[in-house]
This record gives sequence, C-alpha cells and structure tokens, in this order.
Amino acid sequence: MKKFSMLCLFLVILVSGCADTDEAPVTTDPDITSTEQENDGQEEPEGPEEREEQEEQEQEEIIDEPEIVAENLEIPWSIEKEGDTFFLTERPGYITRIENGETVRQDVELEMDVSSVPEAGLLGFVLDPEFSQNNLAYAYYTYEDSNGPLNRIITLTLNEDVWQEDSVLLDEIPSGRVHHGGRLKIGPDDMLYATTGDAAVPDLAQDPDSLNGKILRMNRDGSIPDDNPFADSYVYSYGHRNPQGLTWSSDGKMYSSEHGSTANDEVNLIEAGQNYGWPIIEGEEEQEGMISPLFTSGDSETWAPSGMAYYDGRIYVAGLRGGAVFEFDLETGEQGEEVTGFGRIRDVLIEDDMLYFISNNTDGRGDPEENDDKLYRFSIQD
Ligand SMILES: [Ca+2]
Repeated sequence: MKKFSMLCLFLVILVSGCADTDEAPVTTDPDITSTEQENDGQEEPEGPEEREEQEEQEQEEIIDEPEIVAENLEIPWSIEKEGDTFFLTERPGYITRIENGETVRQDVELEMDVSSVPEAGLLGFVLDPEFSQNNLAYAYYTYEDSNGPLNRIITLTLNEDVWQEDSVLLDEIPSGRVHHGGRLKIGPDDMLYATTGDAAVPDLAQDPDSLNGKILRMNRDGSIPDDNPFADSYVYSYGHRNPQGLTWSSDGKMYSSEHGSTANDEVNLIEAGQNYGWPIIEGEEEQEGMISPLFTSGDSETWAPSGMAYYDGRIYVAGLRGGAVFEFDLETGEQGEEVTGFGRIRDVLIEDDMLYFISNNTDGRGDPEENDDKLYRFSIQD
C-alpha cells in the first residue's frame, strides 16, 4: 500500500473514528490532508534532524497525494485517453474533453433521448484504435420507449466538438429500473466487449437467449464473431448480476467486476462460455458447472465495484459505496485499498505508471464536495 493510502487511513481514523468505509459514504475531505492535520495528535519532533526527517516525509506524502486533473464534472462514468487528451462520458449525455488543463463539454447528438432513471444514461465509451485518423468511438446508452428503458451500443463520430450517433451496433438490450451494466472495452483481440446487467430480473442472467446479465462480444461493425462460444450469439459469458468493469492482464486474461445483491461483490476471471452463477450462487458460494469469483467482498462488505484497470500483476477497481480504488494482487491473492477519501469512485484508467480515477459524488447517492465531480491522477510506480 502506498504512503498516500496510509495517510488516508490515518485521516479516516482521525476524522471518522474508524468508521466502516464500506457501509457508509466516506466523508473525509481530501483538502484536509494539510500539514496541520498531519500533525494532529503527533508528537513534535525534538531535534533539527528529526524535524528534517518529518518534513521530508510530509513532502513525500504530498507528492503521492492524487492531484486534480479536472473538476465540475456531472456524473462522469467512463475515462478514455488519446495522447494527452481525455474524453469522459457523463451520464446526462455529454462527453467532456480535457486537454492542456482546458475542459470542454462536447455535445452528443443521439438518436434517442438519454434516460435519466437511476444508474442509466450515457455510460460506456471507448475510442476506436484508429481514432486519430477516423474520429470514431463506441458508446453504450440507456433510452426509454413505451416498454421502459432499453440500452443500445452505437458508434459515434466526432466533428468539431460535436459527437454524432453514427450507427447502431446492438439495440434493445432490455433494462429495468436499475442494473443497466454499461462498460465497453476493446479487448486484445480487437473485439468490442460490453457488460449488461440483469435489468433487475435475476433469472435473465441464466437465460442463454437473453442479452441481460451477460458479457457480450462483437466485431466492431456489430456483427457476431464466428468464434464466439455460442453459435449466432453475442453472449461471451453469463450468470452475471450487474457487471460494470472489464480489463485484461498483460498475458491476455480477462477480468470483470460485478455488483452483488447485498454485499457479495465480485471480481471474476472471465472465460468464454462460462457461467458465473447469478442468481443461483453468489460471493463465496460454489456449485458444479459455475465459476466462483477470484475475489469477493464476502457477505458483510460492499465495494459496489465499477471500472477496472490492470498494472504490473495487480488489478485496480473503482468502488462506489466502498469509496476506494481497490487493489487486487493476482499473484498473492492479497486485496486492499489503494486510495480512499474521495467519496464514490466510478472508473479508473492506468497509463504510463499513472492511475487516473473519477469520483461519482453527484450521482444522487453521494455527498458532493466543492466542485465535484473530479478527475484525479497519481503515480502508482513503486
Ligand atoms: Ca458470481
């Protein structure tokens, strides 16, 4: 665990009296990580040498503290980056571009109005590998028709700060009052992957003919790949409740995070055609023919995990209710909190030894600080 998280841990204990961060919103103000607070309850250094040592420690801690890259974001959901430019989707239906410290909220012209039911909206977003030449991206959004909320996966093209819905790759993924899934990623095989929720109808996750409670895999033109595990089906894996995170390790293995029903949140190693158990088993439970998670919060803790990223043998997962970036060591099986004290966290991205994360305190379930939500970054290099 990094110095920063140790500092945060200390502050959480100091401020909240060791409140259970997995059950309650974290109210620790990141701005109070000042020298004044750090000295609270600590003994004054006696000699000049000790004082110097303490000052050095404080400086290191300050350097390790996440810095704000952008603020005043509106329920940001997905972080994408091309060169030095960030693109963040915001649930109400915007994409914010951040470049050289300048933030521009870009319009997104969608065919259908974005739904504003809980957890819904403009969610997953991924740039085409050739984006710098073709201005193309993929997005996942929720809309409503007379039958209720539905999700679709589309392509978007960017033209002078306006994104336009171009084509629909997959439409009418049913949605309920909650559990829309929504993460999009392009895998090492260049395929487009999407996570879908069970739309609050748990049995759909076990129904091979339903698109709900699944991880889907498609060619980037929206067609079904010939080598998908089930013939003529987008379904790549099933038995998921509300998966919202996808990442791959450097050896090509695929991982997904998933919200459990009450606690029992999961990080799963995903293999083609496998059944991940929901709603028959969850958390630590096991049953033949079903895959139990690699990591679970257990039945008394809640992470509410969303976006994921891989770095150097570990996976990092954004936690909403858990109010942390969680770290999972794939080799040792150890798990811990890498960052706390910023409230709800929706997505993470790692590039060039920097971890970027977005807070999600404006989503109606959080406790917004001044100028929330924010994009932060810090170095995760050892
Ligand atoms: Ca499961």
